[in-house]
Amino acid sequence: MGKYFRQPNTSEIQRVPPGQHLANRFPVLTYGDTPHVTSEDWQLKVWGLVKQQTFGWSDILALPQKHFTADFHCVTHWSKLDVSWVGVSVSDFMHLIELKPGVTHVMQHCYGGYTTNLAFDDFVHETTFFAHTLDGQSLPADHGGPLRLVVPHLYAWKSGKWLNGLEFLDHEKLGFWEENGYHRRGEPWAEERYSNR
Ligand SMILES: Nc1nc2c(c(=O)[nH]1)N[C@H]1C(S)=C(S)[C@@H](COP(=O)(O)O)O[C@H]1N2
Ligand SMILES: [Mo]
Repeated sequence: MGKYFRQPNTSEIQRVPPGQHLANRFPVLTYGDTPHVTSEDWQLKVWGLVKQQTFGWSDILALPQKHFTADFHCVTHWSKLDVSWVGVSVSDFMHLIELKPGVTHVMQHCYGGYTTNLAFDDFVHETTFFAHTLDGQSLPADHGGPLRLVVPHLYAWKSGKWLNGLEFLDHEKLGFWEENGYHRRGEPWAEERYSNR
């Protein structure tokens, strides 16, 4: 399949969702320009149905730092198995915030203006995490550094790079790609690629 993509071998095949090929490297997929934000300048705001707060880099580093190995599935038909990250689990992060009753959805807001929506259950899913390190190196800017969300159980457009805000909602709002025809949830095993609205 050429230099960039390959077929899964027999031990990998059951981990590759339908319609996906394996990428040899870790491609970069960004709509628009890459924002350059230093960890000193980086902020994460939470608003909506939550006590409004702004977190900085030291708040993230004060949480338990964990290693995550996760498969990554882009809707444009490439997957990367066993990507190695370090960061903070959403369940640990949740101790920092005070939700108000009635939250059903979360909108990710990114530096540069990208947005993507999640159901609250997908945000607090036990495998969802914030990443600041990729393959033992500070997360490169093109992969979303200083900090991104990673939602391994959904297509990768749900993993916001350069995360800057989380808006807690009592209804579903659609993010950038979801407004432009992508599926509202994006579950790769069900091939939830495009919206049937
Ligand atoms: N802020 C932001 N986050 C984003 C994107 C983007 O364009 N902007 N692209 C999404 C898409 S479509 C994919 S496949 C992954 C790609 O992540 P990577 O560039 O680290 O491979 O990031 C997602 N998160
Ligand atoms: Mo993607």
